[in-house]
Amino acid sequence: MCAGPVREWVDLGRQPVSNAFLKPEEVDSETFFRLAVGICADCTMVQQLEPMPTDNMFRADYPYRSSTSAGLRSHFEEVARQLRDTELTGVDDLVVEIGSNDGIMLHTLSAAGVRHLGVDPSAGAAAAAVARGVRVRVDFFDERSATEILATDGPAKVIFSANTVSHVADIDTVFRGVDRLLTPDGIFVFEDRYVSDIVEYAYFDQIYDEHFYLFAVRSVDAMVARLGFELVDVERIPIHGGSVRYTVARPGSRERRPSVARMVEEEARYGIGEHETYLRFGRQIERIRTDLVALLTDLRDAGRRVVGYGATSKSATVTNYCGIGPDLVPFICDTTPEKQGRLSPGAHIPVRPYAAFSDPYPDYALLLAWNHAEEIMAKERQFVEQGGRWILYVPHVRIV
Ligand code: DWN
Ligand code: SAH
Repeated sequence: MCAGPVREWVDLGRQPVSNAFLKPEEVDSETFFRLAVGICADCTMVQQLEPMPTDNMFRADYPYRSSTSAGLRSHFEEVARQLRDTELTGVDDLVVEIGSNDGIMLHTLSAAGVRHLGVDPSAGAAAAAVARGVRVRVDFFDERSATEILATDGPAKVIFSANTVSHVADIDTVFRGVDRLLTPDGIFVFEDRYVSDIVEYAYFDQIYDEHFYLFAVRSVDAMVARLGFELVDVERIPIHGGSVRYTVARPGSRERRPSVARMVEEEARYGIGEHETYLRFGRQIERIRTDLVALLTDLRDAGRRVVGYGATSKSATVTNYCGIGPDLVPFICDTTPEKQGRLSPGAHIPVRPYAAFSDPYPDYALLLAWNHAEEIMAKERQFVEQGGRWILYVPHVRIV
């Protein structure tokens, strides 16, 4: 958390742990918290006001598996190839990944014989990575673990992280760890969702317990400078509805690319970091809630079958903010075995195996994994061909 005063932006109400899919006997012992984000008046960093303790979230049974999406698999294979070709060129160079999950990125580097280590506290996901030949330390990345890794493995030429740095409220310890571990000319590359896209497209469901920070280039620039590093490059990438890849180095060790100043200027023009920009967002998401509940209620009353597609973390925010339960969406289908047979957090919608989707096809599918829309819609052509329709809810509610 940064030291400046944080002004509240949006309150999404009482929310559960987004990846705590429940066994039926667990429904009465759920943990809830107030999900609200605000903006730091000093550095413009968007952040939660009341963080959920991390050990409630990233436990041995954390069910998310990155490799369930073909789009993500090919994205991270490309990331691995790029890192190998441009940075990991020495025979003994070490790459460390923070939040390596099921090895979606590192397995390519492991297969290429690159010295590597994944760090991830979620033992189940780590076991999946190990099964693919990836070396993993089941741990949180912080100053303590980084110091130990330095002692056992030596310094890292590249530290990589995707969709994880924003998850750590105590960001200072992550950067102190990077400071310990990184070679003098090494780089720390991380990817994360872009707050500008979240605001522009009303992706309110990208706000949930795990996403403690929502990054803008300006706020990351200020953050890394405060922590003794320099932001040297930024690149927009089309992952999860819009993300940015940040490249961070020790001050003066790398040339600062013009992309950084360019994106900071774009953000200023768009009003990122200004409170007024965020007020629009609040009105937009209230409209989404009203429209989505009205649509699902009408469909139910007309006897139509609606099924949820993709038991995402994001869907915890949507269902709980909108008050959508099994009466409106009787079940969600998902390919992740760890989520199947469980109830969705807070809303208690049953999660069924993927096969339930076509047995028989519903009339409508609420696309909760909208960030994988292209991949899913291509895969599910038959659903549409036999008369099925998709319901999308960001940036506004519509049937396609
Ligand atoms: O930042 C985070 C990202 C990387 O992953 C984490 N905080 C948690 C997680 O967020 P998410 O759960 O919103 O991620 P996804 O990738 O949108 O989840 C997709 C879900 O949909 C998975 O449970 C798998 C499922 N799925 C499916 O059933 N059929 C996905 C695809 C592509 C499919 O065809
Ligand atoms: N990098 C993957 C996984 C993102 S999900 C991807 O982009 O798809 C976030 C992951 O970060 C989870 O596997 C979680 O267990 C891990 N994580 C959370 N806090 C962490 C920390 N402090 N250090 C290392 N990993 C962490």
